[in-house]
Amino acid sequence: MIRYLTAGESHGVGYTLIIDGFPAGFKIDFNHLQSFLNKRQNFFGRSTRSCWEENLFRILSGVSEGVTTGAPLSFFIENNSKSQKKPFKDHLKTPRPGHADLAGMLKFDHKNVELVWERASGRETVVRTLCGALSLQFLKEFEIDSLSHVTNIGGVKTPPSKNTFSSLKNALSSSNLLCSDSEIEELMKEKIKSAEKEKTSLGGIFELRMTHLPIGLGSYTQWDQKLDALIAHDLMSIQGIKGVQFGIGFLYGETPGHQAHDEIISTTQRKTNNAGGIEGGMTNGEEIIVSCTVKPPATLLKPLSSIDVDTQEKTKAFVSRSDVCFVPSAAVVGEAVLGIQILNAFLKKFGGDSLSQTKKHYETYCKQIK
Ligand code: EPS
Repeated sequence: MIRYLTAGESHGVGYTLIIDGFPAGFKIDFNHLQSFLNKRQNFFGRSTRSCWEENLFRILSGVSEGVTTGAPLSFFIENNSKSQKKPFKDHLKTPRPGHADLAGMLKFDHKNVELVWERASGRETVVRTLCGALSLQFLKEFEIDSLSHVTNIGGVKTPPSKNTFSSLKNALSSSNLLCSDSEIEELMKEKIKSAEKEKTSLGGIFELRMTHLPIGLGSYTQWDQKLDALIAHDLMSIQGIKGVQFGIGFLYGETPGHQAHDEIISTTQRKTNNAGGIEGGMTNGEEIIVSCTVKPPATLLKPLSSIDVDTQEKTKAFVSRSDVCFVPSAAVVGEAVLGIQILNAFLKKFGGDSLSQTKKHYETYCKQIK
């Protein structure tokens, strides 16, 4: 299984990623990694910064001639020089509601909001996305594929999708909001433009799908082995995510049992996929379908009420450049993060210190459950 850590600050020198436990013998497609990182960037509604951040990564260890060796992988992504600033400004003492600012200042005894904000920033997801892109690349060896798409921005929603995985993927290729419906996408853009005019921000919902999963990743036998719990944990750790649901999720609360559950046609086929591909904490062979709610960014040009932390006097939260909406970027990060957790469930089940060992174990299992 892999472990990974990130380090770095939004306006520091850059971000470091260390991945430990990645199997040996895997030829990395560096172009694919870069294009996955680029996909996270520059969606409609993001801050001007996304136009100039290049997110070019360097790999510093763990490969020989582009093939993983089993040693820890390390990567570095430098922030654009325009984004690097030092030292931090004089004390910024007016935390934003909806952000890590206030609790972070008190917890770490910081007198300056920036010391919190710099690390809490969504920019950190650039290296998590890199880790996820690599994980997804490994899973592709087993034909596991994924996609992410935006289903709701500020209340403008796509209708429930009847699309197959591949038709949905095709429909997304030309969208710069990661939306499968071009008419709804235009309405979403209008919504973002008016939010910008009103100096507010917008959240939304994205959906992740992953297909061609073997049955039995995760386990029902112990609480901390349940795959849906592990995925939800990781998705909730993405900056701005406030809710996660699998399949019909919260609708289970209002759907009677005979309509809620996915009738079994054969060991590999169901009539429906309300469960979103996971039952009893294990993959059941259907597509994983998981959606996340994203909050509106907390930095507002028309700021909300706050206090001066030093004096406790009422004032307004500080104002700075910000995204109006980052739901599509969060969707790409979500897809990457889902990839990390699935890779770990996969390595847990099939083991192996190298790709070829993992393949052997996987093939044996596939024959066994046929
Ligand atoms: C972010 C604020 C913006 C975003 C940034 C995350 O940065 P800045 O404050 O420099 O305008 O652009 O996201 C990224 C740079 C990125 O790569 O996603 C924040 O406050 O979280």
